[in-house]
Amino acid sequence: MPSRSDLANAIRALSMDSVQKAKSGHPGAPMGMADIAQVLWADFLQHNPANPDWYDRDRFVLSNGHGSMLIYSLLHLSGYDLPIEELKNFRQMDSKTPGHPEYGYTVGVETTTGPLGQGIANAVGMALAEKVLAGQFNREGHDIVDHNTYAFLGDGCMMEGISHEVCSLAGTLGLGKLVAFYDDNGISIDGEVEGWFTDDTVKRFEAYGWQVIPRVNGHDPEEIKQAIETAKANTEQPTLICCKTIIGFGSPNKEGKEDCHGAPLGDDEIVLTREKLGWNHPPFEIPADIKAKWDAKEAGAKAEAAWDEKFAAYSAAYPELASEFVRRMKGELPGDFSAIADAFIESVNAKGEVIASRKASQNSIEALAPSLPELFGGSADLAGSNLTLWSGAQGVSAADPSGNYCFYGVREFGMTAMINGITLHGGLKPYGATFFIFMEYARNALRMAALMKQPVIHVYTHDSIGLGEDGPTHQPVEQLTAMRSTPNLNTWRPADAVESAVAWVCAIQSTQTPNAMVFSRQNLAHNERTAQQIADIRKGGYVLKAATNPDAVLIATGSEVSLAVEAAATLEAQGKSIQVVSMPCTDVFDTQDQAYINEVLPAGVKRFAIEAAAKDFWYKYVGLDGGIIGMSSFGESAPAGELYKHFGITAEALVALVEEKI
Ligand SMILES: Cc1ncc(C[n+]2csc(CCOP(=O)(O)OP(=O)(O)O)c2C)c(N)n1
Ligand SMILES: [Mg+2]
Repeated sequence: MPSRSDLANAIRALSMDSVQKAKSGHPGAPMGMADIAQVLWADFLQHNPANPDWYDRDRFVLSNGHGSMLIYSLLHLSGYDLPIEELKNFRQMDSKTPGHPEYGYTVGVETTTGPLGQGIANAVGMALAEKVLAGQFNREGHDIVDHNTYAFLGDGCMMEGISHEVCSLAGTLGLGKLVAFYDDNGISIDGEVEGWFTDDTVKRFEAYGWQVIPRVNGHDPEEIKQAIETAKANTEQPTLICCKTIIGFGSPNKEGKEDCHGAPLGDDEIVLTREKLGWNHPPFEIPADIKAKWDAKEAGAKAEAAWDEKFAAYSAAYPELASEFVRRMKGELPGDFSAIADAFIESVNAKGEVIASRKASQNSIEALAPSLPELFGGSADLAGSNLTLWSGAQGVSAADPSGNYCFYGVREFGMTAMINGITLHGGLKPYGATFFIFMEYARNALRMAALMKQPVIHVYTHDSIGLGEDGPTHQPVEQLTAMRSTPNLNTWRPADAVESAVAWVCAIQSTQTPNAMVFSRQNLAHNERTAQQIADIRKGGYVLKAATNPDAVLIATGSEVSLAVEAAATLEAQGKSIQVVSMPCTDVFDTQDQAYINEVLPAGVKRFAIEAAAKDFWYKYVGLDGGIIGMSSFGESAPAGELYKHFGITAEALVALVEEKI
């Protein structure tokens, strides 16, 4: 009968051998956290290896993602579709065991981790999603949403500022089913953390309102088990279990030292480690009795079957709620959504309002949200500026989590990474918001959404110098370029209320791509369009004003579309033929077929772009013989109208540039 330490040693052996074979990787954390993982996965984690998507499974997040061999070992050993060959292929091209846990590459990996601190933020988002869905769907005697979120995190995650943002909020929101394990091994890459990390972590988390279990021996299964039981018993507060561990546990010459953090132990040290651990099996061979003890397939099938029964009873009692729950967990939109969306876009067009696009965004939410109960809003303390609240918005709190809006506080990065976690959890369609400039604070989490193909939605208002007096600290310049060069991210900068409505609909209908919508603070003119032009907005770029045999094509986005229209009128009065293109989303436009692109941007005709943002991005459309009106410096503090003149972002300047070049 294998002991707990035999089971933990299986993780240690797989981890050190895979890293050695790959000649790259991080054996220290998996070897140090093996005992904790063994207790959690064997005694507590509710999951079904045969169905990694079971809705009510516990979520497990390895926030210290460099320790990826820990999660790969766990998934392999417990019976997920991750054969031993994949572990032998660690970090190789096309393997299911890339260097860090990657969502979509490996079954059972709930989120991509590696950028330290974001995993715990994802976990907070998942725990919030669980709590909100439980609030929305559970009924007396029917707890169909009832699972824990477990996260492992190390010193690195603790040092990262984002852990403060999200753990603070997790305390306030009383996320009682979140259990985090701190791998307190005293080591990070540069050595003993004493020189750079001396926080009193226990006091820190107590101050957040967490239950903290201090000084747990991370190599004592009984202590770990007790701690998890205490954590689970407290459903009002999230729990941090502080585990004292030894990095690289079992390696006689390297354990407890930074040497084993991110490099193979070496063949000789591996021999010594096998001896010390009493692990006498060749690399990648797990004795049958140990394998059998790890296997979670039968227990998992039972756990899921028990939930199926619960869900059947719920379905009988609340058939509509039950089918709504399934629809939402599948990520399907309501059947009538596209009809509602089309009617809304038509009504916006009919009204032809001259309003700020941020206001148009709020109108879109107001119109679409009632038929989309999964929409879960929020803003990082700028609700009144971002205009993200709507008449049916109801904040979530520790006491009442059944609402549909999170007041994230001033936590842009935390919010964005939480939204990734909420989306990965399923059942909710979150949008977040802040000033466009502070997307910078959140940028890596937005990148992670793109990398993980998560269709999150972000509302970024105050899009340019057009915000005026707040000045250069608040005026975005280079942000559009950064976002447009991020793969698999759609960045929208709508020109008026109609384009704003279409952007919102596209964002909601997206399934694999995050959508960021950049909205103005100031009013924008309405543009008249045919039905075909309205339909073409969703192609990302379209001809707003067509011209036969054009002398020039003017391309613009957002607030500058009206400047392009004005410039075109002046040039036409001089007898020139001018086509105007509105390009709200270059990312989507670039995916259109060549015939369409040629129609919008006819070959051989000089092109000119105007945008109140960094210029250089536009060279890819205008080439070297066209021209660009844009920004090449930071902004200034002044009324918006003056700023446009000061920076030369005017119809007159565009006219002059076209006259000079054609
Ligand atoms: C945001 C971020 N910064 C830096 C790194 C590079 N990095 C990877 S692991 C690590 C040290 C982490 O220390 P700790 O969490 O204590 O891990 P341990 O050495 O204990 O396994 C660093 C700096 C990273 N992955 N993410
Ligand atoms: Mg450490």
